[in-house]
Amino acid sequence: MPVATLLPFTATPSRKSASPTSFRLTEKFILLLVFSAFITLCFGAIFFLPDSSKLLSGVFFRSSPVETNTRTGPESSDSGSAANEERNLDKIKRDHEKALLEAKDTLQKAPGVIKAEILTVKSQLANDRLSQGGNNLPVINYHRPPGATGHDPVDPETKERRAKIKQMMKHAWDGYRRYAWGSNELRPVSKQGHSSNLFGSIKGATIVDALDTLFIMEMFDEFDAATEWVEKNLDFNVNAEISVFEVNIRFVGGLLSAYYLSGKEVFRRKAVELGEKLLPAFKTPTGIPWALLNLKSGIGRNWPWASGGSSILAEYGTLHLEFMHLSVLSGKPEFAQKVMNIRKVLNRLDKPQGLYPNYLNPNSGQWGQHHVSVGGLGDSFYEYLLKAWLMSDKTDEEGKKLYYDALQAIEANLIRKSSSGLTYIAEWKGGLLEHKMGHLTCFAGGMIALGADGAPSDKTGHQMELAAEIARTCHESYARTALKLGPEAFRFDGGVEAIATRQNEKYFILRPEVIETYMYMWRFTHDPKYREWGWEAVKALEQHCKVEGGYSGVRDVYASSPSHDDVQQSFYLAETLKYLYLLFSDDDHLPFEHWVFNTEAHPLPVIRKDQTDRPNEVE
Ligand code: DMJ
Repeated sequence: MPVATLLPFTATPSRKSASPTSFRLTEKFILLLVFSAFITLCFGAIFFLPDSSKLLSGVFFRSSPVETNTRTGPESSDSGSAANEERNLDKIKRDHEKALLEAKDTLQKAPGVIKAEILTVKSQLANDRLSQGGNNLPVINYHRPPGATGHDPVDPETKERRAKIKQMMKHAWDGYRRYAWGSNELRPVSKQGHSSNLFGSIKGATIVDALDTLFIMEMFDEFDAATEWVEKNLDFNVNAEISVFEVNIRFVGGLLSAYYLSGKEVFRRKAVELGEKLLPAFKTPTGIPWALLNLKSGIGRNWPWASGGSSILAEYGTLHLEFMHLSVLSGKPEFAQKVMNIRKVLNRLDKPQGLYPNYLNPNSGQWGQHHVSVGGLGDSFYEYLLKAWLMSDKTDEEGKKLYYDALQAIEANLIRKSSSGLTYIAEWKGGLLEHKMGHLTCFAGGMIALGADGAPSDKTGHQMELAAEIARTCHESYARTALKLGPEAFRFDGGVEAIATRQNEKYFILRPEVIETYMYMWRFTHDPKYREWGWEAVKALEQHCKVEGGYSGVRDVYASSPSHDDVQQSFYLAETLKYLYLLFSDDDHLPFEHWVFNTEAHPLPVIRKDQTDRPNEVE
């Protein structure tokens, strides 16, 4: 329809003389005038005509709370309802005027100012949300499980040794604080920060890994400084690829322990936030997670070197403890479901000789190369089967069965004795044994000791003996070196026993596994030799790894003097020093009935079937 027919009052300009442009502008102006008049009329009708109130209350606001109140109250009457409606109208009018003023005000501001204001409001909202628990977390009635801190041992020598280990922690921490604060790790020789690509651009691995050690050693000033750093700086909103396993065991595990020890909400919030960021790793056809994940895009992939694009047993199999706790603390079953699904996939597969190959393709759900190891690539998968059962207050019967069945297969196929009688755990490559044992594999002594008690009664004694033999072999791997520190891997072939023969296996990077086994063996046997062996390691660490800036790994444990690798690994503070401290502590410090250590030595409480000993959601 032509505009002219709609606008009866349009002046009739000389169409011939006026240009088409000026004519359209005039028309637009008139259209605007008429439209404004129409709007004014409408507002007038709504706010000022007496009958319009019926329209408002009866149609537009039928479901408003105001109207509901006026209609349902037992005392409502016609006159009361009229007065209420009057009040409602006043309020609407005031709100309307306020909104107009605010809009006018906003339009006068520069776009930059408006943007800044929006950002401020947004971040205020985010902060409010976080201070109310964040991530919509349930309110939890926190109470600390027993044994979070210990006490001085009665025996003076043990007391002194324990105090010495605390000093070592102080030296490692102070160096990090002074030279590498906020970086992932410290380079103690060159006195600067160090970052490994395992954490992408997430920062502060040492801080998060060390939190619980600081707490259990009662280094509360340091703990507070670390907490403040976490509050202000720990940021998972990074566009970077991380190792799901490493971030889980060190960051999620570290945050969970810090929460359970201290009760500080910030740790729960951060742990759940990070856990949620890891969930996209499970988006594979089988639900077996990727090894690597970009935290921003949520895109995952596997290590390029892993057999046929496979995920790694020790990586996807070492999420269980942390994810079960994430479900407890967040009230979200999703975390637990993800890790229980991993079990389901594994249960469907045939196991060669009852063994679990290190490689599994997340797309096809089929094994990759048939390589089996209780060291690198396999280790903590077995540990988490046992600990899943223990952490569930021994209700996870499936975890228990899987662990003891796996151990039986390991014993039958991988465990051997050297000609001089040293028991070792070899590696299995498609049925052929490689007679090599990794430093990593030495954790198995502690694991087997921890599980011995739950084994069928006729096997308990045997398993304790096996654990003791592994501890002895691992001690030998230290004792047979010049520096009295253990090599990365040692062999039982070519005429050697418990000695590294390849140059690239002679390094020591402050790993904890041998000391971890001493700690478990001490707790279960109280045989003083385990404390002595631990003390030997302390002396070697002090002599060869301690430098002015902290502690460093060494390149060759057989060399007469150390060549430092200039890295203080975060697990040195999380695990090595913690296990040493516990080795010289009484058994009621982090007692095993109440706590289970994740594979990075972060203590997690047993989830009680009767709900005691765990934070309860407030009804
Ligand atoms: C730690 O990060 C964990 O113990 C992991 O399970 C294996 N390797 C290191 C320490 O050696």
